[in-house]
Amino acid sequence: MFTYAITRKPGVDFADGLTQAGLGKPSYTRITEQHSAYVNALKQRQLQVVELEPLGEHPDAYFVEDPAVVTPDIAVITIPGAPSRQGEGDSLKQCLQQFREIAQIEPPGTVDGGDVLMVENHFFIGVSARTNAHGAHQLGRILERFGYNWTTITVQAGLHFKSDVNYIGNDTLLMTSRYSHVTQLHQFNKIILKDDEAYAANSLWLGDCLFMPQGFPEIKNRVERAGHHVIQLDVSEVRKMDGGLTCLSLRF
Ligand code: CIR
Repeated sequence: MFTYAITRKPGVDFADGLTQAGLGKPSYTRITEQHSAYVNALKQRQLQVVELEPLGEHPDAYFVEDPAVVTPDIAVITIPGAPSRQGEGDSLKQCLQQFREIAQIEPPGTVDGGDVLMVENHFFIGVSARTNAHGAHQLGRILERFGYNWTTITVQAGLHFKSDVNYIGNDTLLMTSRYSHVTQLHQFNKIILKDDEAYAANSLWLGDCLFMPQGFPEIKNRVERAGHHVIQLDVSEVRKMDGGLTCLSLRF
């Protein structure tokens, strides 16, 4: 399903990044190990992985999902909603222009890629504390040019839309209970996480397997029973910085 993944190593200053998790101080040694294991897992799924170096002044830059949205036709460089993350897109642009035509979100729009969920030919664009309505509409109009449909969806809580909802194929969404009654999502099959396993909503579907965070046995068993091949990865230090499995790469 995907050929490439772009990743960026966490820098020694990664703990200076934004977080509201309240899960304690993260370890550089452990996040480096966890990130390497993630990159290796992508390679084992036959993806060609671009490994960018840490980006000075931007401790959150290893969350490469947020400053760009990449489709089969176009790469859109965003303006992340958090001021400290604005500027991360420039270096990603240099990388992405080897693979795709580039489009760009313009001020006053802001978009975090973590709010953008592609489901087949449709994009759900979360309007959140990071992605504003202006940015969402700019992105939608760019995607329309390439034949995609799009709708906005309100993110009332949680950092990003994909913190709570992800597509896992076969018309099925893996989601927290926050979104279980949202009318825009009514046509999908849903696997709804119990609140104590809500973090595992941020799982990464690669077409033939599902990367899930380690430590959520009930949902792992449920998605396995639904026929998925699950690969568990330890992302404890990433979680301490409000991130998860989708945030660590751009796949296309
Ligand atoms: C931030 O607050 O921007 C980062 N510490 C975490 C970003 C996680 N990205 C994502 O969910 N797509």
